Amino acid sequence: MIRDQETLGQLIDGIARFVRERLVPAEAELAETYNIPESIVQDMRDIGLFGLTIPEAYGGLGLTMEEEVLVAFELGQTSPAFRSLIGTNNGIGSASIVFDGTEAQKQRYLPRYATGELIGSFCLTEPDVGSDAASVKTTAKKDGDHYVINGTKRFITNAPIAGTFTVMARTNPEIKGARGVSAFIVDATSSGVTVGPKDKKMGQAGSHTADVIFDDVRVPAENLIGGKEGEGFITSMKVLDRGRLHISAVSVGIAERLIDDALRFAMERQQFGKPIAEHQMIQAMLADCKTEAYAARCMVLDAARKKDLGQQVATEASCCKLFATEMVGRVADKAVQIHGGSGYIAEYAVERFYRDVRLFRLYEGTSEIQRIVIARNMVKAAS
Ligand code: COS
Repeated sequence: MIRDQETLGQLIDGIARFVRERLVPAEAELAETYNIPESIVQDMRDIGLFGLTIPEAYGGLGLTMEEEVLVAFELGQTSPAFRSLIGTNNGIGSASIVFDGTEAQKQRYLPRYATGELIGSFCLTEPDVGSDAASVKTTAKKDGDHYVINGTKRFITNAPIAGTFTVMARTNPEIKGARGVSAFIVDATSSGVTVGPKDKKMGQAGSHTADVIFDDVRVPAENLIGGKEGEGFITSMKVLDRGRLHISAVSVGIAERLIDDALRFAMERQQFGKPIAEHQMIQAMLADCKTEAYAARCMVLDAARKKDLGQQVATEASCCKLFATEMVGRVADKAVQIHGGSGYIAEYAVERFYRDVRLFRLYEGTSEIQRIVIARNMVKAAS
C-alpha cells in the first residue's frame, strides 16, 4: 500500500506519462495489428503494472481501492486493450487467490502474477451460463487427491496467453445454485486443457478472448481455492465487486480522453465562419459529457474510499458500473457526433473508442444485472 501522497503522486504521474508517451502513439498500430508490441509489454512489466493490486508481501504494490481507481483513471486515457493485458493479473485473474487463497497458493502464484511472468485468467462464463452465474455447469469430481474438471468456458479474457485459469466448477451436483460451486487454480499446460481460436470482436482490438475447454483435466486437490468446497461463487462475487469498480474507473478515464479529443477537434474545426466549439449545440454536448464524466468520477472515488474503510460496497460498485459504463457510451456517441463525418473515419480515435466502450455495459455484469443487484440490496436493507 502506498501510504504517502508524494509516492502516490509519483506513481500516477509516471503512469500518465507512460500512457501519453508510449501507449497513445502505439494505438493505431495496435488497431491495425491486434498485437501489443513486446517492447511495450516489457515496459509494463518494468514499471510494475502487472502487480498494482497484488499485496506487497507477494511482490506487488498492494494498492488500495482508491489508489487503484486513480491509476485506472489514467490507464483509461488510451485504447482499453492495453489495460486489458494487465487487467486480469490485477483483477479477476488473481483476486480469488488474494481474497480467499491459502498461504501456499498465495506464495506459489501471486509473485509471478505481480511480475507479469505468469498471466492469470478468470473462467466463470460458459456457453449457457452468463448473467445467471450461479448455474455453472462445468463439473469438478473428486478422485482421490485430485479433482477431475469437465466443461467449456466462454469469452475468457487473456485465455490465449494465460498460464493459469481460475475455474468455477460445480463440486456438488446435488446443489443446483451458488453453494455447489467451487473455485480452482488450473495450470494452462495441464493435460486436457484446450484454448479455442481468438474471438473476432466488435472492438478492443488487441485484447484477446477465447473459449477454454476442460476435458478430464486432473487438478491436485491443493488447487481448490481456500481449500474449501462451495465457496467459489461467493469468491467470484467478491472479485466482481472489485472488478466492477475498476471497470467504472476505466470508463471515467476513457470518457475524459474522448472529451479531450472532442474539445480539441471542436476548437480547430471551423464551420459557419467560426470554430464549432463556439456553436451552442456543440457546447451543450461538451457540457453534458463533462458533467456526466465528473459525476462518475466522484461516484467511483466515493465507493472506492468506502471499500477501503472496510464497508460492504456491492451496491455502490453496481451503481458505479451501471452509471459509468452507460455514461461512457453516451460520451462516445456525442464525441463521434461532434467530430461529424470525421468521427466515422478510422483515422480519428473516437471511431475506435465508440466500438471499444460498448463492451463495458456487457462484461463483469451487464447493466441489467447491476440494476438487479442494486434493487435487491435496497429491498434487503429495508426488510
Ligand atoms: N459479495 C459476497 N457474497 C455475495 C455477493 C457479494 N457481492 N453477492 C452475492 N453473494 C452471496 C450471497 O450472499 C449468497 O450467499 P449465501 O449462499 O450464503 O446465501 C450467494 O452469494 C448467492 O447469492 P444470490 O442468491 O444473490 O445469487 P443469484 O444466483 O441470485 O445471483 C447475481 C446473483 C445475478 C447478482 C449474480 O449471478 C451475478 O452477479 N451475475 C452476473 C455475473 C457476471 O458478472 N458475469 C460476468 C462474467 S465474469 S467477467
